[in-house]
Amino acid sequence: MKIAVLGGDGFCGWPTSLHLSNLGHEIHIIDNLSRRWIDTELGVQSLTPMDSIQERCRIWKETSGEQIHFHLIDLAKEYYRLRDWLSENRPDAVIHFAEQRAAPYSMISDRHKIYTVDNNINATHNLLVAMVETGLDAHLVHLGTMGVYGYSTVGAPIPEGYLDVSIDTPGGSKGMEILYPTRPGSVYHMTKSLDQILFQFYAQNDGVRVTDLHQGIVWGTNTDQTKRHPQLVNRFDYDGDYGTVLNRFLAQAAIDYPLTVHGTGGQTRAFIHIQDTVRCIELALKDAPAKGERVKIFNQMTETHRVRDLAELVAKMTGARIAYLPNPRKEAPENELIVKNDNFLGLGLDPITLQEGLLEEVVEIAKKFAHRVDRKRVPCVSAWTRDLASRVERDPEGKRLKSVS
Ligand code: NAD
Ligand code: USQ
Repeated sequence: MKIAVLGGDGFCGWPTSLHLSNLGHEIHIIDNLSRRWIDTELGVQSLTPMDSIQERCRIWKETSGEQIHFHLIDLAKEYYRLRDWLSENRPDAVIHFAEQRAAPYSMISDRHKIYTVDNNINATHNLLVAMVETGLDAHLVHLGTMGVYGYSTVGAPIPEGYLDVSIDTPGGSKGMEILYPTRPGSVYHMTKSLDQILFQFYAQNDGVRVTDLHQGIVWGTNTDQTKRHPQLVNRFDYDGDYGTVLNRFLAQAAIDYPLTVHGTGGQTRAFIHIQDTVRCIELALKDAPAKGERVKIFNQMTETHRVRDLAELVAKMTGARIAYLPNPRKEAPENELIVKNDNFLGLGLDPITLQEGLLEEVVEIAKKFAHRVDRKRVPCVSAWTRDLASRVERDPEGKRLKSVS
């Protein structure tokens, strides 16, 4: 297949591009490299030394013999270039990773809120309009988030996207299927909730074939392909805005920094290893919806864990100390989470779960590149409200905190 990977320079997009190229697909990465600019804005860099995207593609060609093409296009701002590219290249599938994906970054200031909404909603909407305008019947696979469901304890498993409800009408009770009600916990998660409505509309109005993958928190860094050459290494975010919780704990343990648990660490979240992310996308591509079918929604996660349990696991494994910190986020202090993921299991996913070996592999990588860590960039500084900001004053090592943006 000819596949466009939008956001293919990112943490999930790069290993997905390699995985699909390795399977013999023709891969075209489209990216505006905004994530690299955000690193510059925040004064931080990936823990692992990433080469330019052109250099990464050159090394992949040398290592595998396969070509990955790169196109510098901003989905949100360059509608006509995107439309013309799709019209000329007519990919069979489009994988859409290209959004601002950090909840803390989306909450730093009014500017960051506005940027996140402008970027994410315009990127998704421009793509849908361009597909309709060019008559492109490609399978659109979008990376959504488990966070659209929210994290209040419901006491029942979260279904895959849709909920059967009954509505009282004068003629009696009527059954109906609706999108599971969204309850986003940040401006970033809100954009993913809005994306769902865009997909629903264009599937119903124009027959666009969409699969929306509600992904949990991705952990790990290596995949079978990124391991093949040091310069194919994946991005690794450890900082307070982009680093996600488990990878942060593993990196913190590696540099002898206290594990930064928010509040009591009672938040339960869904997780998936990066190797399973790339495998799930391969599986989703093989299971495209038919024209006119409703949007397919899969929960892309393999297990759930409570944040403090993860901290205790990493502390036991590495001897790290745990710091319980004021939570900068507005979120339930404790929640239960049960999630259905029957779709991917049915398609043959054999989940990778938290194994000591894989956790240790991440710690080893973090130790190898520990000299690249700026300790000042480790704490989470972005607070959801002014009240919460007033409580987030000092980092776990006792130093005063300040935002860089
Ligand atoms: P990332 O920030 O590493 O990668 C996103 C890529 O998209 C970057 O290379 C960036 O430059 C590009 N991009 C952003 N806006 C763009 C635009 N307007 N035009 C062109 N390119 C643009 O993020 P990631 O961790 O790889 O996440 C990829 C997707 O998966 C995101 O949509 C995210 O919401 C979703 N997701 C990620 C996780 C996770 O834990 N990393 C979990 C669930 C869902
Ligand atoms: N947390 C800590 N300490 C930290 C960092 C985080 O206790 O140092 C807590 C947070 O308060 C939160 C939980 O860990 O309760 C998860 O935070 P996170 O930053 O790992 O994940 P999140 O903000 O939800 O976002 C990440 C990705 C996002 C994706 C989402 C999937 O950045 O792109 O959509 O995971 S999900 O969480 O399932 O919605």
